[in-house]
Amino acid sequence: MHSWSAPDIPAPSSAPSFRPQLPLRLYDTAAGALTDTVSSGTGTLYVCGITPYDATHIGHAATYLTFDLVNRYWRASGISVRYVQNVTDVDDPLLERAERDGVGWQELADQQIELFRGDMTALRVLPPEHYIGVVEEMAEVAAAVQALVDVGAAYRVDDTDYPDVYFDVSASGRFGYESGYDTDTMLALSAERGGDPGRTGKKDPLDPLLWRMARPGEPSWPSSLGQGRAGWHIECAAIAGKYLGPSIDVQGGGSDLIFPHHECSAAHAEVLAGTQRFARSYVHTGMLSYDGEKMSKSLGNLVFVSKLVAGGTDPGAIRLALLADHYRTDRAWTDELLATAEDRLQRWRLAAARPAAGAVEPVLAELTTALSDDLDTPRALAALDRWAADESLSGAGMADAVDALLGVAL
Ligand code: 5CA
Ligand code: ZN
Repeated sequence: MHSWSAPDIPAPSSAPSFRPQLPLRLYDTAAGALTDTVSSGTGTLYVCGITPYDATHIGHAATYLTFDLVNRYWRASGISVRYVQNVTDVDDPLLERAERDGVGWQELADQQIELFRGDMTALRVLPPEHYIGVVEEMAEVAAAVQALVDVGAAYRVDDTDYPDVYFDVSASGRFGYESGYDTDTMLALSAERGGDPGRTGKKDPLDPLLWRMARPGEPSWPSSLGQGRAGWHIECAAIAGKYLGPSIDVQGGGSDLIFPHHECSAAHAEVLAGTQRFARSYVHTGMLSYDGEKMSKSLGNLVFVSKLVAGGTDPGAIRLALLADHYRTDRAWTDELLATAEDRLQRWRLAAARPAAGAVEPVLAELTTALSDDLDTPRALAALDRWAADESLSGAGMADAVDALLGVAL
């Protein structure tokens, strides 16, 4: 499906140069440590996209903004970035919500995807090269399931009505390495996040669904496995595999995807490709809350990018508010955060209009060094605050650097 329009990105060759000198280091959940990402050539990035059943809010935006900084840092370093994002445009939560609200599931998905595109465009998030809905890729996903069956890594449950196909986690040989969680934690999270550890007939309660045979009233697609639809984790393994190959540099998403989603999609991809490791880095963002709770429609504590922008908020201020704290911390969205960001944006804009004077190379070096260190945006913003406050420093070229690396237009 089409993604959204791309903002311009200033080239790092402009003077003063903001080309990073260090490789980007990111915290890899599997290693439990900071690890260097690619430093030249091509960088491959797969970020798990939305399930378009609920209004996309500023928490989702915060997650995509984090990976936009990865994309921007790599590009400024001269790396050619291949970026893919999926849309889970058919899944249980979407079907349940459409049924409850009396709307068609496709209509609901289309509305929510359009809202998301609008938010991403307003925030100047670089679009993925491929933006892929699972519905349009269903044949490929089914072929991946069939391949897992063929190598003996998948099986059907003994259920005459619905002999659904499951992945055998023991086929991975290292299931659990991505999250590092113990079995009890994995069981609890599986039950909480769309798994079915209690389903009878599974070899292991943690075995995830690969192909759900058609139920009356549910959408389904033909395949060699029978009429049905794909499970959640195989979708990302198949889409990433098709568009980026069997191993990628970074798989990204929020911390609620650490398990089961990224654990299972990694296991699927590794068994399919016969490789040891799907992503070199599994990178996870903290959750955004509002009014003391994780944002959710049922709690009614949602903040929308579209509403803020329609109300006259500068998207650059929204970006700065989201970048004020480190991406890995669970954090709260507050009105004060936005007010501080608006003030900061104003100060930076005035500074960027200053005539050329004192050299800004040390400021740019501090900015890129901070970003190289697991996207340390609080430190990056502090460096720019010091530049803005120092009247002796030039404004020339700073707008390009801030735009290219942080996506904020001054
Ligand atoms: N479609 C799947 C991934 S394949 C999915 O998780 N969709 S989602 O719509 O539920 O979430 C989209 C992304 O936003 C995920 O990376 C999720 O971790 C992230 N996310 C959801 N809520 C928040 C929040 N409150 N703060 C930060 N990120 C969030
Ligand atoms: Zn995913």
